[in-house]
Amino acid sequence: MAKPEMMPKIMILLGSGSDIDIAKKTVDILEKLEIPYSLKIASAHRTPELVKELVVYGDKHGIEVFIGIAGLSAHLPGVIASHTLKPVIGVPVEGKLDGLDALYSTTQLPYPSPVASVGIDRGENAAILAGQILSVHYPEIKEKLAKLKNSYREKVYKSNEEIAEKIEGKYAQNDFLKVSKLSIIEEEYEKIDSDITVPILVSNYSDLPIAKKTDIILDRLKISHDVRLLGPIRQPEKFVRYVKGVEDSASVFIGISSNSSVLTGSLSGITNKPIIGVPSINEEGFNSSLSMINMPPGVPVATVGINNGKNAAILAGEILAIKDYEIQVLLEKAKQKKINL
Ligand code: C2R
Repeated sequence: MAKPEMMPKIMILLGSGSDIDIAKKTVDILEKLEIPYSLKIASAHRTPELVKELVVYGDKHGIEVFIGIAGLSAHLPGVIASHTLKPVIGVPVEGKLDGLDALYSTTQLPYPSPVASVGIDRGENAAILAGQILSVHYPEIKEKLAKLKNSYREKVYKSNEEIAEKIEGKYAQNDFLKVSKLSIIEEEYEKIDSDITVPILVSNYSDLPIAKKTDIILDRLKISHDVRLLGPIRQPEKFVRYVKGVEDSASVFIGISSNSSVLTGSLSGITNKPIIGVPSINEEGFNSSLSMINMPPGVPVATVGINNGKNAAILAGEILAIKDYEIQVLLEKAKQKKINL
């Protein structure tokens, strides 16, 4: 059967043909979401001219999200970001150092060229994140994404049945609270009347200075936003109520968190909108970055560099600018002002 000719919306670049196993995970999900893509191999180290050529051409010809997949000193996603104002997703590939070299090279981009990083080898999460970004602008992708998310949910319920057969200890009480017999109640949440496009959630008072940086850049981009000091550990019910309340008006969530990043992890369980995470350093150092980025399949968190509230705002701007010329112009201006921030 002849393939239908479609303009690709996503360009996937691999640092090497040896990254193909990770890229296959991306491709499988994009096929499920029915989003046309183009996949190429180009290395920022070995063929910088090819990377530039592909990105500049793609940018001009309908590519709305770029995905860079690379291992070792993974500079490819950052170099893609230097050539475009479109959102760039980075997938660090495990090679040496358990993939941490690639993870930090992918995440720690300076202002104003963010890379939305997903976890090590998480090719499928890159595709899901790309789907979430595009579904801000295309409702038909939103529905397919909801179905996909549901398949990950169903897997958990099903595993409960299967695991019970494998646990045969004398003291194992497999009939206690049988999940298949529970009637899980999905609570209804009251919508909050708001026009907030980017809700920003901060879990610790000490992280507010980072939110301030996000706030300044979003103001420059004229994107409506709201900063809340609210987290799922200290105020779990209020947290869910707020997120559910603003979900309809929100296009992108930003979570800023130190220590264990329960904040962004919880957000990913509640909403299917893109979530940008800013890991912050306090007493636990960079552990917050690892706990934010290495999300399991199905629930990506677009992680930017440590303490980089400004890049979170630029990334949110890039996501919204896909279909908004005014934000595109403001983004270019914000990027030119970079030196004095
Ligand atoms: P080879 O298998 O080709 O030697 O590549 C690739 O992504 C791959 O994971 C080994 C690893 O090097 C990575 N690579 C980069 C870049 N180019 C290649 N990180 C780049 O430009 O960032």
